[in-house]
Amino acid sequence: MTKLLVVATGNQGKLREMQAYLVNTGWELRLKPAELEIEETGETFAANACLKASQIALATGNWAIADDSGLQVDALNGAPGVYSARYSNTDSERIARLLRELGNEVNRQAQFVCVVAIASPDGAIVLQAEGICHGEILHTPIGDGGFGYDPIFYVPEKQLTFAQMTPDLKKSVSHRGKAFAALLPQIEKLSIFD
Ligand code: ITT
Repeated sequence: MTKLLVVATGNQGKLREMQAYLVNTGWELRLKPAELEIEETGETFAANACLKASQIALATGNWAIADDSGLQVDALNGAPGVYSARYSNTDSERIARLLRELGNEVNRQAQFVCVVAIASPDGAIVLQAEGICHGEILHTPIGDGGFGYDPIFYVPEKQLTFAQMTPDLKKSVSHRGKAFAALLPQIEKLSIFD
């Protein structure tokens, strides 16, 4: 019985983390073909994660896993939220725009949200999990690790930005780490491993 799982992302930073989190699960991971791009028409992280997992499973005929995630900034009424990737063209431009929009706002509270979904080859969603990480938006980027908005996302509990954390530390506190921690025990119960 096949244990092939297509990772439905075009984001290299996410891919690195997802691969690390799925190590030792028994799945053989394969990256989705670059030309397969799914339009994120959903209004929620869950809707978009399910859409990506389901469409990539159907298109490839394999099991597929997708992650939809983003940053919600309280003082911006939850923006950029599901539009985090579409906020600008590059990671540094997205960070610059966010800092510009937030300006000298005193309320810097924000949260990263991640929903992970797994679809079977017929496109049905069989598993879903969510993780949230609360933090604060800094005035200037700090740290070289991670990806995306990591250098401006500060976690008070650890006194570090995501970009200053080791991969293991980020896994233990991050939205994606928490979503996978909730998902992995469920994966083991999937009938594909019977
Ligand atoms: P796929 O849909 O192909 O997976 P994407 O980059 O378009 O890739 P999303 O639509 O889920 O992914 O957008 C997520 C955005 O939030 C994107 O700009 C990411 O860089 C950012 N993001 C998500 N998780 C992050 C993390 O752990 N650290 C920093 N930024 C993150």
